[in-house]
Amino acid sequence: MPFRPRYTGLINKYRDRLPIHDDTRLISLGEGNTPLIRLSNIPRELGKDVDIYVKYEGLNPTGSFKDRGMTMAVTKAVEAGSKAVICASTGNTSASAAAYAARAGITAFVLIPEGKIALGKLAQAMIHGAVVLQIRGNFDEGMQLVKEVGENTPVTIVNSINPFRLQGQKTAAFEIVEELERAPDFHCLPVGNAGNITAHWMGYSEYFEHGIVNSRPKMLGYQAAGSAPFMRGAMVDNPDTVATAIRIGHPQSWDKAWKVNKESQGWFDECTDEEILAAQKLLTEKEGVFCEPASATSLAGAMRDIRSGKIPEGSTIVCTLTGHGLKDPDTAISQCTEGVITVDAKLGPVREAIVSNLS
Ligand code: AN7
Repeated sequence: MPFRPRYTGLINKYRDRLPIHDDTRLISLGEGNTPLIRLSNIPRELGKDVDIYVKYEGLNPTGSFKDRGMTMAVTKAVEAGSKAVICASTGNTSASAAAYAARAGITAFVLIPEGKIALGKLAQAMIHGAVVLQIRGNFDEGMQLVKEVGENTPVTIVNSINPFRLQGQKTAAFEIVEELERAPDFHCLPVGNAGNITAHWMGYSEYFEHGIVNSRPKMLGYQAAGSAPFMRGAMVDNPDTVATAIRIGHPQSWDKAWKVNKESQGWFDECTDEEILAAQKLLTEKEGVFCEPASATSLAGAMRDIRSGKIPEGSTIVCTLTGHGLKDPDTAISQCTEGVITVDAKLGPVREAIVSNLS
């Protein structure tokens, strides 16, 4: 047969490495199997001999890495007989929970910070039929409320404190290893609640312990400067950043992420909003890859550490691009100083506009 079997999502692919039974009903949208794109123009511009790959998690079904964890969390919630899921979210978790709950035929309750989630994410939660509770407060306050409500209400929490989330998300590390046929030297991620950096380390460690790879990467976690509790060494009460996805001051996986940091001999660092937006734009203009601002934090941090030599030449580096650029059209448009050219619907002005812009 010239055909390969149809790809049916990460639980099916990795079912031997996930807490799943043969007869479990899978709630899947075909998540995972995202492209690992080798950058060509940016390394050349950096003038350094490094191999940089971006793992484009924005190409998951709802446009972010959250789908990897959500397929597991909702599958397990349904298996346990749950009729509703709940999460607090800076946007992507709510979009993903809403979609997978719709697929499962159960209810999703999502708590989002009023005015601080990107437009695309809000649209997703609403159109999938989630019950959207906009709170006058930030993500951290929403998370606290979800934990309290979850104690005595028949709803399953699907934030990354749900251990099945991290189980699903660890599969991103499996995919990277399989494509590179080795582990990278450095793996760079944006850090909010620090669930994803923890999950990736779990995945690399599992393959390492089973002898599939003989090394593990140093895990580099980059935060937005206004929301950088790992840099402050303490929780931040009023986090702020243009990268609303990681506007988180009380990370839920605090201890786990410090353990990753120590075990992998990696580091945390912070990027300013300007650096984050510049990296997002560079990636779109020089490589044709459009990610959301928070996602570009991984590349912004990596570029700085490559330039300084902290990441040495000869290294293989993977940056996770956690979410799609289309999630946040407002921030994208506000970065485009050139704007658009408006002309009459006539050949003359159209040709003139083209000729004057030919380089
Ligand atoms: C694009 O959706 O926490 O460090 O509520 O959406 O695992 O929290 C989002 C997090 C990075 C940080 N990039 O990941 C939510 C939420 C994007 C994100 C992160 C998020 P973690």
